[in-house]
Amino acid sequence: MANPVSTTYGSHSSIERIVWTDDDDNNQINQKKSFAWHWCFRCCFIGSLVAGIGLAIVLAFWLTSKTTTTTETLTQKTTVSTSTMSTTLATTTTTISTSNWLINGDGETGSCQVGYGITSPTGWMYNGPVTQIYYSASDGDLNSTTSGPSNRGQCYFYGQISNVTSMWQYVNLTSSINPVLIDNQTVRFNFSAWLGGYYDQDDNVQVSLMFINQLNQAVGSTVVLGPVLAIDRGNVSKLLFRQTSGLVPTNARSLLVTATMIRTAGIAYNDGCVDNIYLYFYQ
Ligand SMILES: [Ca+2]
Ligand SMILES: [Ca+2]
Repeated sequence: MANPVSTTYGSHSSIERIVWTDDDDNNQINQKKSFAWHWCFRCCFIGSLVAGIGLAIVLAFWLTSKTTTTTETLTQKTTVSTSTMSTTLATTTTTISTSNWLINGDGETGSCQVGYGITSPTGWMYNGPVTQIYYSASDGDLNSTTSGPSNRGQCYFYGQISNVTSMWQYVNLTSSINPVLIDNQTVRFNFSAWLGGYYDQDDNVQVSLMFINQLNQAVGSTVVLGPVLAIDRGNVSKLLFRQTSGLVPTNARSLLVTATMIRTAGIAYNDGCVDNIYLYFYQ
């Protein structure tokens, strides 16, 4: 009551101080909030930035690996496609000649003997007196009317004067046949000859076919035509047709054909006779 104003004033100041104190607290709180929001925002921003960079790196790696895989797949597909094309090409464009692969298999090339002498076969390697002779020769076992091939021509081969005599030739298969076709077991051979002899003698001829690989080794089984003996001919001088066929063995690259004439009767002439030795291939 003595100093109400003062008291009032004093009270007012206290109120003001309280008000000011409240304002200060509010400001501090606001500053703290602002500060917190500021750092929260910065943390979020930096976090997002780091996460974005990480995601970008992962995406880059993923895309790179994806591209590499795709490239590899495309390369593989291209390789397979090329391989398929070459195989298809090999199986569809190769034509195998069905003409006789043997040189002078019919005795019609080169000179033929007209009498008692020796005339070596043309186009064949030989051992001994094996002779290419006319059907009309005076010393021969056969003639133009003897039973035998209708396309006999003028000449045939026989053993002449020897116990054993032979002639042979090598043939390169891969000059005309793709080795892939042989190794895929798609090529077959047909091998034939007219074989015979004289009267009731067993003098005879055997003609063999042997396939050879790149190392010059025999592959598969050797095929043999003959012998044709007197009993087969009914003790008549003639030629009989013999033929066989089969698959060319895997790895065959060349072949050897050999005609061997053997004497079994008499002391002079080897009367093993042969004409039209024929070899061809087909698929
Ligand atoms: Ca002939
Ligand atoms: Ca004889």
